[in-house]
Order: sequence, then C-alpha cells, then structure tokens
Amino acid sequence: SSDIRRRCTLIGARVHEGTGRRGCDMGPSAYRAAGLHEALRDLGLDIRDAGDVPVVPGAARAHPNPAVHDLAAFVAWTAALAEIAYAESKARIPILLGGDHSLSAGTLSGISRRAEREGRPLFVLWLDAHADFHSLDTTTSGNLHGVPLAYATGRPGFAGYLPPPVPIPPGHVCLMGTRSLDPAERAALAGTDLTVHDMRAIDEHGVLALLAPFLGRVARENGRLHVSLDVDFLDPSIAPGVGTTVPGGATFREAHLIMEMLHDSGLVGSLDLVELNPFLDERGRTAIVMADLAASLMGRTVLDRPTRSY
Ligand code: EXY
Ligand code: MN
Ligand code: MN
Ligand code: MN
Repeated sequence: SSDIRRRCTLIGARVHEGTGRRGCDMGPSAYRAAGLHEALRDLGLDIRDAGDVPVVPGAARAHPNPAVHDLAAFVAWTAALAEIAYAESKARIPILLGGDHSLSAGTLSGISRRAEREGRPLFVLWLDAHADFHSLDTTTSGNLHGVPLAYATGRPGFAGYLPPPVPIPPGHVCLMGTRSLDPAERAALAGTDLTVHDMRAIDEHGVLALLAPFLGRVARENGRLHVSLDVDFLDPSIAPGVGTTVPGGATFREAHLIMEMLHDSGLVGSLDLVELNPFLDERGRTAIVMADLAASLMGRTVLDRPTRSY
C-alpha cells in the first residue's frame, strides 16, 4: 500500500563506542536472530533490511573534558546515521537496530531535517530510565550514550565538534520511564519545557493518561513522531540484556500499551531500538521482548501472543 506506515526498513547500527563496554555492536544480529524481520513481514508490511551501516573513520578535536572518550566515533556515526535516516524516512519508516543510544544523535539529526523538509514539526517520545541530556562538558562518565537528546534539542556544548542539528524544540519532547538523572541533567532540564514523566508519574497516573495528551498534540500540529526506545526503560526483570539497568522500570504490559497506542495513532515515522547488549542477556530473551515491542508498534495486537503449553 502507498501508506508510509506500511513500509519500513531495518537499519543495523553496530554502535558501541558510546558505552563503557563492548556488546551493543552485537545488537543488530540479536534482533535478526529474534526474528524481527519475519515478525514484521507476517504483519503484512513492506519490510526491507538495509543491513548494517558501515563504520567510517571519524575525526574530532580532543575535548577538554578528560572523561569524554570515542568522540571521533560519535562524530562519524552521527554523520552516517543522519544521512541514512534522512534518506530512508522520505517514504518509509526507518527502524534503527542499535547499538547504544548515542546513535540517536544521528537518527534525530536526519529525521529533524526530513521533518523540516516536509514543513512539519518533529516530536520525540523518549522511553528511557535516563534523560541522555548531558553536554560534552557536563558528562562525568564520558560515555556519549548520555548526550544524544541534549545534542538533538540544540543544547549548547557541541559546537566545534559536531555540526549543529536542525534543533528539536525541547517542548516537543516527552520523556517516559525516567528514574536515573544526574545533577547536571536535572539542572539543564529545569531550564526547558521538555516533558518528563518519571516512573512515579507512571505509577500514579498510568501510561494512558500521560501519553494520550502528548499524542493528541502531535496529531493537532500535524507532527512527525520519532520514538526512541531504550532497553533500560523496561524493568530489568524482563529486560536484563542492557549495561545500564535501573530497578523499578516499566512492565511488559505498560510497554506494550504504549506501543499499541502509538500504532493506533498512526503518527510514528521513525523508531530507534537502542542499548541492547546481547552479551549481558539470557538466551536472547531481551532481544525477543524488544522485537515484540517493535512488532506491537507496527501493528501486532494484544491478542497475538502465542500460548505456551507445557
Ligand atoms: N547519565 C549517566 C551518564 O551520563 O553516564 C548514565 C547514562 C546512561 C545512558 C543510557 C543510554 O541511556
Ligand atoms: Mn538512553
Ligand atoms: Mn537508558
Ligand atoms: Mn512547537
């Protein structure tokens, strides 16, 4: 069908330099092993697998913050992924198979340029235990998976190292699942109108009451919606395959209800699946949970789960 929502492209991004450990580079393979391609094909979608984005050498000036590492790789990935996200989002839904969350600096750059080209505002739903809102100056870990949202929303501190993005207004961003914020991130967020629905808000109000108004606003403004799903949004009991687990995350059904609402909204133009580390997983179950969530976003309903008979 001509509907963009029926056409999607899997794009592997073997990004691991944004974390302090190896493993996320195996993420794309794990999603394919989990059968994501077949799951989306069985939904009747026009699905294409673009393979994995080739790693290109990067160059970057040294940064005065001694903690920052692999900045050159971040620069290179951001440029490469911005280009492919921009191109692929013209007529299809790019689904980025990560790879750590630093890849979203590239995805968001490309999608933001696409939205600008379409003359539509871009909105972002960031499902994560964290805000990923550090600048190159404020990060203490130096792990650049902690900076992509700051970069994409035009926060100062990247000039001279990365090209300025088409900035996403912070007021167009909704964080859900937040439960681990560094002091510098809190301070930076306090100065913006970015929406933060932490886990306490989810407990008190439920995901429907928090998400519905945001989706209504995106629809009213004829917006494009990018969804960035970090494995650590989920409770570690269902998604252990990630390097930055935080107790007290979203349940299986809270996560699926969000995906089902997103599908029904018809607003999602792009998706990042990030931070999967199969090396930390148990028999691929985190990849399977994440692939199932992606399938829900693309149309798998609550009734489509297989009954396990013992
Ligand atoms: N805020 C902490 C840091 O900057 O190191 C933890 C960041 C975790 C980032 C993961 C991708 O969500
Ligand atoms: Mn993240
Ligand atoms: Mn996270
Ligand atoms: Mn606006």
